[in-house]
Amino acid sequence: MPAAKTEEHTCNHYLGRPIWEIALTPATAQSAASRGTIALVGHSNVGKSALFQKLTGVRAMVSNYPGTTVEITRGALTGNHAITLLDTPGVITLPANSEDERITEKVLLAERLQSAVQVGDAKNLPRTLSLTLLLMELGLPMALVLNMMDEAIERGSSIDHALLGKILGIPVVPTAAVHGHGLDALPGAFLAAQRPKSALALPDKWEVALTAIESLMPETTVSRRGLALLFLAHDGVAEEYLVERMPFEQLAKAQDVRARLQGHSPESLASVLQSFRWQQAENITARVLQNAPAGRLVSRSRLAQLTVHPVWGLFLLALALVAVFWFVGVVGAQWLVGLLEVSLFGEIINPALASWVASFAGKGWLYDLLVGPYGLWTMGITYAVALILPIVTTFFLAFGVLEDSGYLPRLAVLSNRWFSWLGLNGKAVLPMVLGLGCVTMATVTTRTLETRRERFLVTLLLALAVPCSAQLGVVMGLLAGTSALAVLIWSFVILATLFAVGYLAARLSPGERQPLVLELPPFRWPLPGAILVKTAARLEWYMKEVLPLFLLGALVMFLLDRTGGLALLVRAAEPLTVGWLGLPAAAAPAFVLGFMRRDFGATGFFLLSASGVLSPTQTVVAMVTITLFIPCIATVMMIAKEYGNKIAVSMVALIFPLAFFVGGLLNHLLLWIGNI
Ligand SMILES: Nc1nc2c(ncn2[C@@H]2O[C@H](COP(=O)(O)OP(=O)(O)OP(=O)(O)O)[C@@H](O)[C@H]2O)c(=O)[nH]1
Ligand SMILES: [Mg+2]
Repeated sequence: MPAAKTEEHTCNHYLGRPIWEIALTPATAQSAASRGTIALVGHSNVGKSALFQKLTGVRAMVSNYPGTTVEITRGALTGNHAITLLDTPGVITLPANSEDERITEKVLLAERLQSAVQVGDAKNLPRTLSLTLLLMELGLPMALVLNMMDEAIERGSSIDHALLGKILGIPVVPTAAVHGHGLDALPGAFLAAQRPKSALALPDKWEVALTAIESLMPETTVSRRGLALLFLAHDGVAEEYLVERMPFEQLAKAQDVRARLQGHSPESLASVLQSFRWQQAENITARVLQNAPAGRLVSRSRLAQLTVHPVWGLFLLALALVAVFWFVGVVGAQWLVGLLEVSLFGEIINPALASWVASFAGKGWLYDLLVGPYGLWTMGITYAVALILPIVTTFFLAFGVLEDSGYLPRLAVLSNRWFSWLGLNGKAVLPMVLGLGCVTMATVTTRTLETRRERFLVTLLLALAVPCSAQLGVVMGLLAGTSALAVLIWSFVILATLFAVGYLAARLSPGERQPLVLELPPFRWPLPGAILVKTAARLEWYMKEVLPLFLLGALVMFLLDRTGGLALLVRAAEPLTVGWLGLPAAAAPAFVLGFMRRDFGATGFFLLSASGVLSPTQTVVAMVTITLFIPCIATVMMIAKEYGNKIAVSMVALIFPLAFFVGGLLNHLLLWIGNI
């Protein structure tokens, strides 16, 4: 694994602005002229990011489910810095259906590419080739990487890649990216990329229509025939592109030809085109692929089937949840936090630091600012390093195993039925589960969903009721130390709120539920090295985000404390904290911390509980309220970026009172039942 460099550039700003504007800005034009740009494109989950990471040393998220990459990452090719590689989101086929697919298509149309290199799954050659036949029509120089050769061989397949290269007229290279096999041949193949001839054979009627439309198409970096085919398939991105570049009458003429062709076919032109490609891809496959029976995969595939079984699937899900709960809630939040927070920081580092600061600063304001109860070190650094770090580390490790095994898409299938309640399909489970890692990142992942309505609903539920790993770990650690009943009540209330709000929101924003179309990857043993690299990348990102906010939070608390504002606030909040939520008055500062981040607030409660101030009922009420509390600043900013300020503000305005409402309701219910 090459040493990871920092990401050179991620281009989520492609969204919301036509990419051709960006492609023509001087900076990009200059970089395109001085450096060759090669885009790695292909279906989802075929190893584009794994390959990109190996070839550039630039970090890119690699996981065993479709839709891991949702924006463009750039990196210089190791050994030839004149070439910039682009890692792109996977596409199913064109026309693009979701925002992440559109990003890739925009790159193909408007980025001045030296070549487009398709990365394909060698295990599924017809599917790979159906996309090759589509990409070849664009007329860009191309090469084909047949990745996952290790798994194809394991299944008894052998592919004559030299013959395939001859048939397609482009270089074809077999690889196994994660094992580093075949990578040496790639830079040469990239440079030898060929402008392919059109390979898609169409019936005469189609050829006539296509030729007519082709003659109307403008001159661009992609071929007129490719543009005409996208136009025929009603491709939204291509049409947006053409509207800006074609006189209106010409566009109208092309639309007319298209409408006439559509008149001959009951099916959409896009699906007829796709079936032509499939047929041809299967014919080519028959010439180059040989299969021998392979029997070693039976046990793994049987387990894979059980994970989506309505009964066994639930049992396995429960097992997975218990395992994660134990690892994060017990190993992380209790053992490791005990070691770090209590033993290392509490008994050794913090007392030593306090006496060192006292030796030169006395016990005045500087002492308080650094090592007092709300000190930068005591609250900012200690919370972040001794409490949050061990928890998120264990969570990211457990999560990495789930991701790389291929379990998450199966969870999407299993939960498809539950999500139908919310007018969503099981694809929504992916951003939700990713939200357990980090809600901010998961908000970006909603781009993989197909309609704006689905994206909006999932973003709302993420912001409201999905706790991120840090918070979940703190909550788990606290509740696990209280009782099993406390864990059950918390889980039930959070899930009930999620479903109730989701149900209402879905009814208020009616729209069609999309069917679940998701490719299930094979089950794999996760590679420990890959999980460590991924965890390290996530931790680095997480700590960079958390530390400044924790320091800021500590500073705010210090100033409030010094100026007497905190005492005032505690008193002012009493009707809410003591009256409605039934918590001690000392809970108010934890809620103030919650404004920075929900996990910071949860940490405040963690310490309050450690000092024996909270009863079991109070602990559950506090954890429910802080879980539903407003999303962290980074998430709100991400929502604003993806959906606009108005939506971000409305979401916060809905979530904030709702958190207190549900928390208070639970308090009164538990009091009525007689505490737990
Ligand atoms: N066995 C095997 N696994 C691979 C190979 N290449 C990638 N993988 C695994 O395949 C999964 C998908 O890899 P990614 O690099 O995330 O795929 P991607 O094409 O970038 O996927 P999206 O970003 O979702 O479009 C990961 O679990 C990788 O570890 C390979 O050559 N052999
Ligand atoms: Mg990827």
